[in-house]
Amino acid sequence: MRNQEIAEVFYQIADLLEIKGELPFKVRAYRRAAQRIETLEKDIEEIYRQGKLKSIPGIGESMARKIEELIETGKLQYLENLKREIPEELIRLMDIPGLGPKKALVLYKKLGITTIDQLREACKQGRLRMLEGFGEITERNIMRGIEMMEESKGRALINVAYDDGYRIVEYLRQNKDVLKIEIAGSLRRMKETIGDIDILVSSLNPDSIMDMFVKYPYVKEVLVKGSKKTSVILKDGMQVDVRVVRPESFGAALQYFTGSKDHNIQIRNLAIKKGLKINEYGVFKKDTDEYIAGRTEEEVYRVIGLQYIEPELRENRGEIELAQQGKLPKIVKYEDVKGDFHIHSTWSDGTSSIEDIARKGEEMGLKFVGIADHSPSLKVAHGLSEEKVMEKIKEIRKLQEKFEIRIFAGTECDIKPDGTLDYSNKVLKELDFAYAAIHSKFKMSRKEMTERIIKAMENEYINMLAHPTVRLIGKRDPIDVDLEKIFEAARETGTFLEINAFPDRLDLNDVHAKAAKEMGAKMVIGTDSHAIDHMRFLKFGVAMARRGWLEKEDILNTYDLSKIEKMLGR
Ligand code: DGT
Ligand code: CA
Ligand code: CA
Repeated sequence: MRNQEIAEVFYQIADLLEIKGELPFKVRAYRRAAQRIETLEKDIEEIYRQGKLKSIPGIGESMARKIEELIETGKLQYLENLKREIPEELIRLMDIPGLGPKKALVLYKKLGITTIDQLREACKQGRLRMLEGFGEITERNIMRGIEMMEESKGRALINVAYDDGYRIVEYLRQNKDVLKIEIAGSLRRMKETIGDIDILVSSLNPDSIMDMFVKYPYVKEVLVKGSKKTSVILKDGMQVDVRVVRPESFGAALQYFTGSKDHNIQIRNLAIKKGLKINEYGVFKKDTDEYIAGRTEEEVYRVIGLQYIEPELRENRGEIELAQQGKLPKIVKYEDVKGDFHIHSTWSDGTSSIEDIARKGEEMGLKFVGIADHSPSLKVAHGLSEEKVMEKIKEIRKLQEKFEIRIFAGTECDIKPDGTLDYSNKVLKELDFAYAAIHSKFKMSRKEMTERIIKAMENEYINMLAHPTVRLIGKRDPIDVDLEKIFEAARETGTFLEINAFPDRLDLNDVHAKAAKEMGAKMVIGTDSHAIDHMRFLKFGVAMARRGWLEKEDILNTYDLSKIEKMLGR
């Protein structure tokens, strides 16, 4: 069983326990464990086989035994029993953002609602607002939750698709008949969510590739199997299309199947104007059908008169015009980003020690890590008091002596509803850097919210604004805020806007990052890691930056340490 599947089971247990009215700490324990398992870097089966399940923070004896049962039998009796106590339909209702177990139970008991359609109807008729503890706003939120769930249906977060996709690439690569293999589609473009995974193989023996692909152990169902294209559904529900082409077509097919569709339409039109024809087999002269290119993507772009366009730029947002003039931006490279500013440690709600974070950073080849724990008003996340912050700084200074990698002592300081900060300047000044962040009162008016955030940005010790729109993909809409004003304030105050790399945030996203750059703002990338296993998400932040046309100079993380220190202004 994969990490994701086991995590799902634990999330379900948490929801069901909550409905049953179990103690909150027990519910929370399952939810935390699920989060940890979901984002573990290692395969949980491997950890199990090494007898090390209990070394995962938050996993004790009883959870370890449940994981064992799941791995060994594919089922869990405990969950089956819980499900027998609670109606099946309720379990699905609970997944709606803004609803949750407690409210789902009320809807079931008071209105007899068991399906999403019934729920939508009841919202429209305004029947929810009559219930105790609901009201009009809740009703509207639930309505929006239903929409959000339907919008995100069938699309996966990028980290899930990324891990699935690259595992299959590694698996197929063992086949001697594979000449070349690449991820294509939205995953190659590193879009924020992924519909299905596209993989392209160059080979002279397609059947050998496809035979091996359908035998991949994680395949649940084969949709179609042919020698050109084979599609399967994985056990986590993800669809994967593998296509095999001949070597002389590989570049053309990679270009074609990378997309985006809008980008390709423009490319095709351009080719026609040049008297050429382009398809997944190659580029041909229109009148004679003579093959002129197709082995590599570079030659495909070259023969139609374009600079090579990086996959992350292929969204038809003006990249083709610039490529014609040879004026594409030199977008930041993955290896240009030398560190991560947004890491939570055991001091607040992280599960890794600062020492482990530093060691992991060194393993990843980073030049610095920034420890950004929460401030006191975020009680659920064990925000640090001012005294604790001073202790934490001391620990970091002491640890620094043991490490080559630079450890920056920072914070993710809450912005209170009135725009004041959770820490005094006296404390902020002692830190190496400070993020400001919104974690409460998401529903203020646009004007108030904008003023609230700008006020925080104006503080001389605030260097960065964390996850500026506060959205959670598929779960929470962005706050209502005037981003143009925020970008302007960022430029004026020298505040770096975060591209939060955590897969369900990706905030700022590509479109926002591009607009922010155009307005003269600079950006910073942070993973929002709550465990060292999350630090690998850094690449998704860089991906958003690349999709937002950002260059090296636009991103604080790419500067050398002395320049970073200067920018942090302590
Ligand atoms: P997704 O899977 O929804 O996240 O997005 P994509 O971009 O991976 O879309 P997908 O899997 O339907 O197709 C992969 C690529 O193949 C797509 O980006 C462009 C290319 N493609 C698919 N259908 C067409 C088409 O009808 N015309 C053109 N020009 N290209 C297509
Ligand atoms: Ca796709
Ligand atoms: Ca596809």
